[in-house]
Amino acid sequence: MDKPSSNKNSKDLHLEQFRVNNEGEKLTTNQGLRVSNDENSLKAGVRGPTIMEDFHFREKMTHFDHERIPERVVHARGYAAHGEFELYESMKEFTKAGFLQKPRTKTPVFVRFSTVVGSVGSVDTARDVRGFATKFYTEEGNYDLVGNNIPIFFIQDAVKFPDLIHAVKPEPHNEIPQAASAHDTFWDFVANNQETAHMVMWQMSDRSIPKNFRMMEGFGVHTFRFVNENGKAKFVKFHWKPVLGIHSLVWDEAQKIAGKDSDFHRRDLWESIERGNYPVYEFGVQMIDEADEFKFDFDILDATKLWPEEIVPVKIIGKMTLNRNVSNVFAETEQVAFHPGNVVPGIDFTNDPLLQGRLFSYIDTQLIRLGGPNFTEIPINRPVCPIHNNQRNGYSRQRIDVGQVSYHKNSLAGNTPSPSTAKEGGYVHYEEKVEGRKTQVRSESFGDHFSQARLFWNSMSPPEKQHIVDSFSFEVGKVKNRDVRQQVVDMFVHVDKAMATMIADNVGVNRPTGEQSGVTATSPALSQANTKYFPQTLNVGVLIGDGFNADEVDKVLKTFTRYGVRYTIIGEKLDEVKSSKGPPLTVNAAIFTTDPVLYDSIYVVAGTAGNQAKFNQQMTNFINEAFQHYKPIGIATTGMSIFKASNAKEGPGIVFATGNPEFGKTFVDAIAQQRFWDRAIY
Ligand code: HDE
Repeated sequence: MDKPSSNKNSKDLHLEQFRVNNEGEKLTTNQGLRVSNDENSLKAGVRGPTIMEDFHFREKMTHFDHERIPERVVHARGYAAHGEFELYESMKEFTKAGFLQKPRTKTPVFVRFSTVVGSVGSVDTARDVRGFATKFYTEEGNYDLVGNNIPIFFIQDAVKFPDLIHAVKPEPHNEIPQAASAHDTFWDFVANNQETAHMVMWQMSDRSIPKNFRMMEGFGVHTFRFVNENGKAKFVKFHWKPVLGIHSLVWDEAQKIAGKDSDFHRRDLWESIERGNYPVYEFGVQMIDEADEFKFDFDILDATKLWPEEIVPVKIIGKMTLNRNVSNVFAETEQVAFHPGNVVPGIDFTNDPLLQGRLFSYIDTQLIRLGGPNFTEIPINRPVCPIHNNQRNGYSRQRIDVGQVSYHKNSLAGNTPSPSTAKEGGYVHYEEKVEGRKTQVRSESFGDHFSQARLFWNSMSPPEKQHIVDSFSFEVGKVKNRDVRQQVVDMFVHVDKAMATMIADNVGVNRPTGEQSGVTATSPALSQANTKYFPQTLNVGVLIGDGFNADEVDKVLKTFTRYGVRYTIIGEKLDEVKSSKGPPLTVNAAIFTTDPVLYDSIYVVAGTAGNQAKFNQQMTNFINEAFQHYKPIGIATTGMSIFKASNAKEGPGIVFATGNPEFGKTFVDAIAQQRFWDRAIY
């Protein structure tokens, strides 16, 4: 496996000049003056007052006082990594975008994943939409695909975005709850803005509690345009498909992880990259001819609608590999500035009113967040190609533009820098014909809010449907206002009557009387049950004490390694566990510092410990919890008595070593399956 440090691309080389390693250096002020004392401020007498003259104290403290910048108003909590995008096949027929012309072309990328609602210090596993923003550093300038892990959105027109966000953020009078949509104002917004129906179905599904960033899809959401060399356009939607499949947490697990390891997702991304398990996503496009714009029973400009993959197939055209962690989270992850308006020739916009509004918002927000118009000069935001224009000055300007001339047109500099024609790579906006009266109405073609919400419901597997009912019940069950709870149930009856009735019963309101949408179609691509399953990179907690059976355990651990399964040795305390023969095993985590919710599976070897009764109880708790979360559990021959002491029952996903010569492989197959929904847990 490649080592992260060897993954240098043109953007890395660009960044290199800004990296500073202070190790082994002498301490200086920002003026470069060597500092003689960093322990004591300058005082008038040993026990006297500090004096103003102490410029080192003042500089250090002033800088510290200004260390914070405003967090993003949405998507504040995020984590990012570098990587590269590689094209599989030429897209020349459809787009003139330079990075999509020649197969095997590699383009450096920077990707930031985020939650939407929580503050920067909130938890990773909140039920929320995940941001999936990619900056492609192309030779024609930066192209940003600022997407989410859900293919649609809550609202149809950008003017409603501040209302949506005000409703979902903590309520203003008491700033509660943090990073959660389970409160009155969010559901009041939902019920009174029924265009949210489809997105809320996704949000109540397993999609909003991804297992990690590596097993999560990404979508450009809006309809964009591809434009080729001849000026011919196609409508396009963008997709990221994780090669490891789409996998989620279960809600109880997600809530517990929030307390046990609030950095769960960022830790997974960081450690996977450090370990060489690089996240890989394939890049796909759905395309529709301009002539077919009105052939669908939804409006392709409506961001609350998806294009079912069975009707408009996803063409896979490349892959993205994230292969290097950031060097400094503030400099890179925090200061990166995405903008859906950062495009390259060959990629263009449509009149989707949500997209049009975003084209305004992103630069506007960077101006306040990054303190002025020169944020494009921050290393992470700089393109890898040259920049020449007549823009000048502003806070923290880095460039030193030389010369007398800073205007267009001019004769003193030979009218340079000069615009380029389309042939020379100049960006020419697609000449879409536009006609109409100025008006503030919503297109009637945006009026159907329930057909695709029902399509989504129809496409879910029985466990997925149960999770949706459970999460609605949890979220709406936290709404204090009975009228709002009733409105929500009365709204979602239009998706499915049985679903809304179950929710009504759970949240203590009247059963709804309305009727569900008549849609009977399904879209199998929407169900995670149809995803891929692999054992690779999944993490098994090995519960083990002294005196284990070395031959048996060694064989199982080797099988894990052969199939790329990760394992963490969990003992009574850090140090080592010993068997009757062979080398000891190093304990990676003491059992009292970790928790079953942090593992994909557990392998119960058991053994002796200093406080045997306590260790046995801790292992039993691990089994109970993993069992409740439908996880595969492997029981070594020496682990039987601990298993018997637990609440777990023999059945799906419980694999015993006793009498099973193929235990290792059977267990790995169970690990790949990840959850055993047909297990009876109550
Ligand atoms: Fe954003 N969004 N958004 N958004 N968005 C921001 O920009 C906005 C929308 C998305 O990791 C902000 O730099 C409006 C859809 C991501 O840095 C802000 C509307 C989608 C990120 C903003 C939307 C997104 C943002 C806040 C309604 C999926 C994080 C900080 C029209 C396609 C990017 C910032 C990162 C961030 C505005 C809706 C994705 C305020 C007005 C739809 C992934 O400008």
